[in-house]
Amino acid sequence: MTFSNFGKISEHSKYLNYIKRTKNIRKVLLVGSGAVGKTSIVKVFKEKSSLTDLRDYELKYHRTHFLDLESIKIADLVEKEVEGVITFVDVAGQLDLPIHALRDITRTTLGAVDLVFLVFAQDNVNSFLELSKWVDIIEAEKTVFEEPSEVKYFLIQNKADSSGKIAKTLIDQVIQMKPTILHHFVISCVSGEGIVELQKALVKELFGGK
Ligand SMILES: Nc1nc2c(ncn2[C@@H]2O[C@H](COP(=O)(O)OP(=O)(O)OP(=O)(O)O)[C@@H](O)[C@H]2O)c(=O)[nH]1
Ligand SMILES: [Mg+2]
Repeated sequence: MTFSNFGKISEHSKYLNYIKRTKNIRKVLLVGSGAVGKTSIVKVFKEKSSLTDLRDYELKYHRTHFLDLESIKIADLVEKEVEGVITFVDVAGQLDLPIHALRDITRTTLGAVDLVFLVFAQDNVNSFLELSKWVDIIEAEKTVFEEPSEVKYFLIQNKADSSGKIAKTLIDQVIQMKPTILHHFVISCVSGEGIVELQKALVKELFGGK
């Protein structure tokens, strides 16, 4: 690529970013180990119902093989007359797959991302420890894209209904070390606990006071 081409691409991406802002389009990437509930979070948002309230088969685990994209209107997330859409990019939890969306189609997963959900499951301490791997990949790749210069995160502790426990001091230490983690949520896709709070904070973060 020549430098003059690079300038044009940069202008183009500025223009796309302008469209994104004026049309209220935002992008959220969900990462975390397999079976922590990334796809379930998007499903619960989309269906406006906890997994328990959905039919039985919704509780079955169908792992995401590569990537799922889901766009949800803001009005479906919070009771506000705000026009706009959030596109959720939900990737496979297995980073060691020969093909992984975060590595192989980085632009699609990370380009113009507004917020990252770091998801772990309360009954799986490894899923908490493995979050650093995801952050490392994201931080290594982010410079490829012009915006945002700093990736912001929501830390999401799913499966609050389970009996598993992870020491709060450990979680607090990680939050202190990483100021770009804006919030920590304790949620359950099964019971619906914490989902409304997460949705409200999400819309507030992405659309401000609107
Ligand atoms: N107990 C409990 N189970 C949950 C909760 N959320 C999701 N699950 C279950 O956990 C399993 C995995 O959920 P998924 O949403 O598919 O997990 P994922 O993170 O998308 O997994 P991959 O696609 O493999 O990366 C499913 O059987 C869900 O029904 C929760 O809050 N509590
Ligand atoms: Mg999934």
